[in-house]
Amino acid sequence: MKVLLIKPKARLKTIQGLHRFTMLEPLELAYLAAAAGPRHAVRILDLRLERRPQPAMARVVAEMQPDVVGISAYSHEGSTAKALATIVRRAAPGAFVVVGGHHATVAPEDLDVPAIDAIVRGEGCAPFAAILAALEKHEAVEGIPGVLRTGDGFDPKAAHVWPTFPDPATLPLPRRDLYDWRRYYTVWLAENPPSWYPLFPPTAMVRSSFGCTQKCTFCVVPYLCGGRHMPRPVEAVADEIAALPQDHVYFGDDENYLDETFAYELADALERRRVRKRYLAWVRTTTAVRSPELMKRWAEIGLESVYIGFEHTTDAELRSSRKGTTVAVNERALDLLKGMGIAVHGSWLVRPEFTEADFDRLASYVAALPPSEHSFNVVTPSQGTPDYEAIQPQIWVSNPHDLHDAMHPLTPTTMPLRRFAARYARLVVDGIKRSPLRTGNRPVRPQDLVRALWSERVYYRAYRDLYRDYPRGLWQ
Ligand code: B12
Repeated sequence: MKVLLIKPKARLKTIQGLHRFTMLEPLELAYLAAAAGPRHAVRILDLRLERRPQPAMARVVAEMQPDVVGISAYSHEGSTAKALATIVRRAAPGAFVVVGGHHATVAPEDLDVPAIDAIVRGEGCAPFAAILAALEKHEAVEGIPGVLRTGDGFDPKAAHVWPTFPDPATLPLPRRDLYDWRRYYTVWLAENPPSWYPLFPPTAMVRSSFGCTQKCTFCVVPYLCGGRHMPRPVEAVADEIAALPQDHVYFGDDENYLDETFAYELADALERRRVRKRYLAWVRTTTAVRSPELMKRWAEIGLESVYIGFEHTTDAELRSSRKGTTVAVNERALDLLKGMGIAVHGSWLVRPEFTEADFDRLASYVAALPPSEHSFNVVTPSQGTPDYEAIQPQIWVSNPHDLHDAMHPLTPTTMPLRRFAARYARLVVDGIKRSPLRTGNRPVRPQDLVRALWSERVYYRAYRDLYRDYPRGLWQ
């Protein structure tokens, strides 16, 4: 069969702005392509790379006339995925259209529309392979675990049972040969990079594990992983990394270092293979403080930067979101990591209730930290969590999925929205400026400098203007 896998281009300017700094491989589609197996002709279409995504997709669909179309979507892309499915239906009426990804997992009822035939919740490899096998034999896809039919076949009860993540050892190796790896990058943070070092190197994304043992009340991951951290087999991850053409690797795990044995074994396996790459990972401050030796080991084999969800500047706030850390632990972790030469990107939360004084407080706290890069999200509990249920009655927009990018407040802001956005934009840009790449005065390639400054400007404007994504009546 001919199978077309599509990654949508986000509609929100905030996400388009984010993509100027970080545009990672469509790894989910590479996994699905691998799951499809060699018997099918699979094509990956990444619409993020297209200036005019809808006409580009319509052209490919009309030419290819696929038998099966798979579309991936985060929640903020839910409406876009439905619009794309409608175009596919028109251009290739015989194609079976499946939508999967995080939106399908947390809000499948939103995708129950005539242009979509099936919805896949949770890890998609096994269900997608089973769908292809059934379609090939002209059998029904009903009853495949993780798969919901739309229309009369939609099962609202099944839509509310969390999918279970499979044994990670059963996952195939992603098919990265179906796209041009040189087109994917992230702005690379490092504490002491050599002069003229590229700011936006081609970057691979690798999933070495899935899940997290923490129970932060705003996060959906504990529900998706049953509170477990599940590493893939060490040798498989090491082989995958060793085969990558890129020198830079972004770990797309929830948290890499929760299982110390796995993390040490992976470091050893990479060293045995003489793999010398540069790594970026998301790490909890509690992990860094508990296991400094592990961090040091990873720094030795190439860990250059870590992303950390510091979230709040007070213990009371950290307690209320059950983050399981304190301000003192956060600060210790930052010092410790910097002391090892690992650059830190801190991620912080802004609440819709923020006043001018709250913005001032967060801005001055971050400005006083040792050089480190920072980004800021608006508290946006994931659909399906108790925190999301709690905010439901206050949600002030008719389709919250469209604005679910953790940058748009879903509940009323205390400050006028336009002013909130202006303060938020300033915070974001000042956070980028604290990067050690900026404060270190090392020479940067001119083309990278122009690109970085232009991206920063676009990013700033996206945040400043985010109030325009709301009905006019809410702008004040
Ligand atoms: C790595 C990661 C990122 C990376 C980018 C990843 C990428 N591919 O570009 C970065 C750090 C840049 C990022 C950014 C953001 N992220 Co993020 N991210 C993750 C993380 C940790 C892993 C996602 C991942 O890529 N996994 C590896 C791939 C292989 O797995 P997968 O995407 O789950 O895909 C599998 C299944 O979902 C399914 N599937 C997926 N698509 C399809 C399609 C079909 C047809 C089928 C059948 C199956 C299927 O099968 C896939 C195969 O394995 C998840 C948390 C998690 N544990 O899932 C959050 C997560 C996905 N992110 C989230 C959010 C909110 C964001 C941001 C909006 C945050 C922000 N303000 O910066 C942005 C938006 C980025 C964007 N492109 O829109 C939320 C999504 C919530 C939602 N309901 O949409 C999550 C779940 C985190 C959370 N705790 O809530 N993210």
